[in-house]
Amino acid sequence: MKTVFSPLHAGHSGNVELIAGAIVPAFEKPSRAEFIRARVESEKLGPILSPESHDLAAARKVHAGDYIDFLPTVWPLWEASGRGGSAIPFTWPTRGLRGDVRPKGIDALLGFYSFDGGATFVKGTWDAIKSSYDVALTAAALVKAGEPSAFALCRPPGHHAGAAFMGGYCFINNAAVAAQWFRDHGAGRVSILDVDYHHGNGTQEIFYRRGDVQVLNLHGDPMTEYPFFLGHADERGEGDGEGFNDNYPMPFGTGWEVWNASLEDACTRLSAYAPDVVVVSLGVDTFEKDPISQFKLKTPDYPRIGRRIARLGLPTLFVMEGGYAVEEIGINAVGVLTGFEDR
Ligand code: Q9C
Ligand code: ZN
Repeated sequence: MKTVFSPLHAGHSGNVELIAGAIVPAFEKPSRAEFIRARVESEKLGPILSPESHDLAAARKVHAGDYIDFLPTVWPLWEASGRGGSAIPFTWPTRGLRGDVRPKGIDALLGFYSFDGGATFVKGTWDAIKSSYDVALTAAALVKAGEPSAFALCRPPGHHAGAAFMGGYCFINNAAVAAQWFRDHGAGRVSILDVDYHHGNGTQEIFYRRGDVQVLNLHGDPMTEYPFFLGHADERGEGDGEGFNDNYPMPFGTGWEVWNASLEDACTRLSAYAPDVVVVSLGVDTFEKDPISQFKLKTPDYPRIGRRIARLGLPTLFVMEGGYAVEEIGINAVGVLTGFEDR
């Protein structure tokens, strides 16, 4: 399997986050991608390619144009206002406030285009976001050109980013961009299988009213887990999308047996949908030692996930999402890919 990777991710570095009442170094850090890249090499998964540069037209097909225009301006506006550190939103247009009026100034705009304070900017963040987008599109093109699978080693991740908002370490929704790109390049139907520990709220929002992209999500129950406000089992899609969104919320402590039953059900639904291509939002924060997550998957479980996905018998693009146990992130993420290749 070919991997697409860009070193530009590393400029998204030194960010902080607010967690459990403290400002701490963000768990989503550059070493994540480096451990995965090193494991791709040591396992001889296949060649590692640099991404082709793409314009932002494909991003604008799943995101609002004004949101995409905003992202590259964040750090320059932040610097121009005399600040350093990380650019972080701190106020949001929640219930009872006006979410329909776009205010001015960097603090207002950061809140307007986010749902939490988890997507933060430093100087190199935009170039990292753009490189992650290029990685996803370049890997998608490999699958379209006939590769049975490809690995988009994206960083930053994407699945919490919606049509017009960032959050949860995510800015551009790389999996959604790739799914839309497949639709625009000959695929009639696309399925997105999101196995990250957290619900892919952005992906769900983007495709919720569409029947041409099926979205299947396995995750921690939002009654008790981030992102809290989406990801329940009764969210089944609306309008043309009715019946094409499926959520599998699971409780804290979930291990392989229960998680695998959800995967099996999701794969059955996916096969019934009969897509032309599968996009896997590949998070490995389901791991028992993940520092911010509460599932109990073990390292030998990851190749099993890959084997089950391979049994779908469909062209498959793996897009990297979360996973914060950095010492094991490469073993677990690449474990899914070697499992897919049954080796
Ligand atoms: N401030 C991904 O795995 N944690 N994102 C918030 C409370 C946010 C995870 C903790 C976790 C986001 C791509
Ligand atoms: Zn996650």
